[in-house]
Amino acid sequence: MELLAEELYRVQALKFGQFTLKSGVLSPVYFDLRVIVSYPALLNQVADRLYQTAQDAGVQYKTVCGVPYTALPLATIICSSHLLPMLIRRKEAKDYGTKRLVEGAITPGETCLIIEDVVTSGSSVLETAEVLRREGLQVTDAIVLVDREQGGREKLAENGIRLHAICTLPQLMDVLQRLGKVDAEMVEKVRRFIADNKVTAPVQPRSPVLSYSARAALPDIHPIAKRLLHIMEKKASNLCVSADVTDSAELLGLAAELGPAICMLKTHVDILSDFTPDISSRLRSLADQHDFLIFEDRKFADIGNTVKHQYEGGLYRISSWADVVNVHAVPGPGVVRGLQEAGEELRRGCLVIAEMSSEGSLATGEYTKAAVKMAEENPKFVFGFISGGKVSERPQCLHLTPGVQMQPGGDSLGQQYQTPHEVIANKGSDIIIVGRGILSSSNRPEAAESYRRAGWEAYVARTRGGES
Ligand code: S5P
Repeated sequence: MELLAEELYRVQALKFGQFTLKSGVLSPVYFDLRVIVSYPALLNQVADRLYQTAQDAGVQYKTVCGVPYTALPLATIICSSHLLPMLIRRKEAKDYGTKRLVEGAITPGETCLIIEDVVTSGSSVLETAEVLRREGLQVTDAIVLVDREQGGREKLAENGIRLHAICTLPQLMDVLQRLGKVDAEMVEKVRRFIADNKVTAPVQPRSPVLSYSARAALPDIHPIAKRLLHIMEKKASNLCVSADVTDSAELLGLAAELGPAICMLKTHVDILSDFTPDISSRLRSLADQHDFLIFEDRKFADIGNTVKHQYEGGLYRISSWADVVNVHAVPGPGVVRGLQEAGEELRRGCLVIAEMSSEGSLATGEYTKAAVKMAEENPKFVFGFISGGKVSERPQCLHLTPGVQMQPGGDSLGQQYQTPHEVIANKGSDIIIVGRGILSSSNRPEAAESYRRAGWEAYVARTRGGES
């Protein structure tokens, strides 16, 4: 520890004086770990200590990601020395450009360890963790060189991340005082600075975890969301089956067979090879009989005037039988307004696609934020999202997540799967949408029942605060 502290002081990775921090606060101490790339022996030593800290704490992980940029070379050395796969978080990627936000081979469900140089409020570690989590990775631990003890540990813990530090700022000060590098006055100044500058309030307070029935009773809840939440609570089901079949008889058979286990049936009516209007009225009767909603996954994406025709008219007359439809945000709010003109008086509801489960999706970052805004600004018709997890803090909004199977993985055409527990308990979504996970089973009712149970157990764990 002494050797490391002395070296950091010698290369001026740690300075004393008066420094204005990013926040505008004047600090008597300043870390600039970027310089250590010019001192390879020190760089290796820090990397080695970081790795050892993870080993000593018994942290389990499959991949490593350094918070850009200072921790990138440290993560590289750790991964290279111990033959561990690394991931790189891109900081500069255009939010909805074609560049990926994380480079490297991602296996959803795997745990990624975060490496960072200095933690103050914890927000930079959290930002990286959120990006990794959006990719389906688990983040449970972060290893840092210095914990400034200004509230970062607590904030990370609130977000399910354990912080392990090689040393804290007070420990570093003690060592430097023993070595005669700083005097008692400076040690006291830093101590006072830490005490006066704790980041106590979390930057983004988490909204309380409300039960489905409590949300159904909220003021301003959309009538469709209210009905759906009641059905979910009554049937103990947050399962939506994606009935991606091409034969109408099979579709109706599925609705009858799986109806009791689901809160919603999702259709792609345009893949049926033998659609007749009679099919939609029979589907409607089955929905009423078994108490589930029908969601036609039409993904409208044109100007308002056109989508209104597509919704009301054509062969399928979707608005006459589907409780719920969805839109892409790409045309702007006119797409919602067009559908709303036809759907509101029928008491229908709409979901905005804020994120997609497919690899390389462009619906990320600023696009997702704009989609959330579009939904929140149209609460009379829009009641929620298609997304990989919770994207809005409004408890009136429901989150529906496709790309769900019992095992994480994907298909050969870019679909990516997360588990029911990950989606509901960890990512805060409300409903799992499952297609082939159930459809390809030889016993569909049994498979549906196991997804219903897994989704519900994850919800119960979440409301009990049992996030993992
Ligand atoms: O991002 C998305 C959005 C949707 S609605 N990813 C998706 O997979 N979906 C739909 O969910 C997709 O069209 C399909 O109907 C279903 C997923 O099916 P599975 O067989 O992969 O579970």
